[in-house]
Amino acid sequence: MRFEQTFMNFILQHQEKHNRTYHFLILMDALISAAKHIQHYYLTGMLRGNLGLTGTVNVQGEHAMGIDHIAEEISLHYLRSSGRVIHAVSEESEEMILMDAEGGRYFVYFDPLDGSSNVSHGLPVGFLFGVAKRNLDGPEDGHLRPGKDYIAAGMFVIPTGTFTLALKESGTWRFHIDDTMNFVKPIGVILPEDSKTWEFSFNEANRCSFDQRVQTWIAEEERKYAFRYLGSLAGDFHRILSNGGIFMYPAIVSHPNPEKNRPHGKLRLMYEAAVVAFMCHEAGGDAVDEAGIPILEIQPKEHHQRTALYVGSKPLVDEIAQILRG
Ligand code: AHM
Ligand code: MG
Repeated sequence: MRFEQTFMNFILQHQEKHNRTYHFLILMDALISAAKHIQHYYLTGMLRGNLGLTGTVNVQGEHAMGIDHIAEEISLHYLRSSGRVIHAVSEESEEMILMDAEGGRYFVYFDPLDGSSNVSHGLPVGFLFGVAKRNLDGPEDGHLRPGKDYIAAGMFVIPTGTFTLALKESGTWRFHIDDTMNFVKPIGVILPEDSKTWEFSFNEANRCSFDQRVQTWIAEEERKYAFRYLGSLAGDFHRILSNGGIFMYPAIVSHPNPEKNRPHGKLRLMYEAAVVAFMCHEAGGDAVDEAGIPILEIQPKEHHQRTALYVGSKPLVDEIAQILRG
């Protein structure tokens, strides 16, 4: 029989090698338990046809919870019971969620179910998270951390059962779920340098509303690469990490209906853009916003702040960043 290294064994060895505490293991165990629980709910809900839509009312007249809210409830349960989280920011909660100021050590920024338009099709969604650590040497004011201060960031692609985790200055790793629901077989992820597999990924329907410089750059570059777009950041970014290229969600600046403009982009900085930027950086890539500023450098002013995002292979991100800065 062939047995693969489990995630827990991998992370334990990593912590020991770097002389770290066991607290991060407890946090990771909580995140993995949440992801498995959400995955199970997604798969069984798919079969029972009760994934639910936010705002709908079931036959008993009760409000059915959408799977995004269920995913949040599951995540909050495990994060809270880990006893290691000071506060969390979730896409699904308007307010920041205070957990355990006393025993807490980490700040967790997460989106428990990103890309929910894929749910009714049974297609991939993502559970994205970034982790920062409290100041252990002195007082802690709990300020929102920029991506460069994350110690880890990861994403579970649900229901395909892949888990990608980046650890600060230690690389990006991918795991697959096995028959026993363990994540196993760590594989180091490095963006391929050879451009023959590179892909472009963005919502083509928005193209004519991008900044003119972005439109021109896309028109010059796109024929060199394959084009893929699923509409779920976790799924689209998963491909970019494997194949290289660029995922973009540029600012929308000239929509025919001005109400549909998104001058600050669509994606959320803390639990979407900075999470994939961190993973990409550890895999040898980069990420910038609409001003060409590295995503990891942006100090969040507000926990649900939005940003435009260009993330992927360094040569492509460098090119568009130069144009955006110019
Ligand atoms: P959500 O947080 O409301 O699910 O939106 C985020 C999703 C991302 O997963 C995806 O990259 C993007 O929105 C797709 O947006 P669009 O449908 O505009 O292309
Ligand atoms: Mg989201």
